[in-house]
Amino acid sequence: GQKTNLLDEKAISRAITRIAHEIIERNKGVEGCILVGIKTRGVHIASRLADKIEQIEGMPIEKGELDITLYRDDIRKQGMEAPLVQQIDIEQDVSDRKVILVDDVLYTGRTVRAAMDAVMDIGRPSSIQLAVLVDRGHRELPIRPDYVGKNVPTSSEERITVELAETDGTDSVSLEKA
Ligand code: 3GP
Ligand code: 5GP
Ligand code: MG
Repeated sequence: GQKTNLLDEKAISRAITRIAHEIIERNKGVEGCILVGIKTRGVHIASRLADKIEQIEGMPIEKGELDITLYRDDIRKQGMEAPLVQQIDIEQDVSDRKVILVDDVLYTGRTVRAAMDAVMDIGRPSSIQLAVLVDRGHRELPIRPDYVGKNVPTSSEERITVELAETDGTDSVSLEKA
């Protein structure tokens, strides 16, 4: 289908730099913060944010990962898939920590909801925040991101393509019409 470029390598880098500054400002530093990337591309974005934050603050930020995949949900309509947490890799105790979830694209909010449930199952964080590279709208739950690279109004038929050097050999965000 038709493809529109939204962010190039420079724009992605600037967005990550800005979000890193916003995380530091909002949390008055990064003590007690854990960046938790949602696989696959959320993990790479979290890792870039962590590098940038360490560069700015001169102090490392703790990191974790969540693996969430879609599974066929019998309770819901046929063909509907619900996000399910498959694996949690968070070494630290999340209790009384600020957990910052990181994903590439925010859409219905169901993935983030599953991520929040999983984090709250393993401890009692003092807060959970959300950083996304792209918010494409269409929320089905009362979830909003605290940090956004770019807001992109989309139709349900459109898809955001996120390419990152770590997985795709190049950095770009584009909008594809069905
Ligand atoms: P990611 O793992 O890097 O986030 O969900 C698997 C992949 O499919 C995701 O990559 C995401 O980029 C892509 N994808 C494209 N559209 C959708 C969608 O509507 N829902 C989900 N869950 N993933 C999508
Ligand atoms: P949600 O659960 O909010 O509907 O969707 C969020 C997850 O689905 C994100 O992890 C993201 O990878 C994926 N996703 C939803 N829509 C898109 C999209 O248009 N493009 C990409 N790349 N990922 C999407
Ligand atoms: Mg994702």
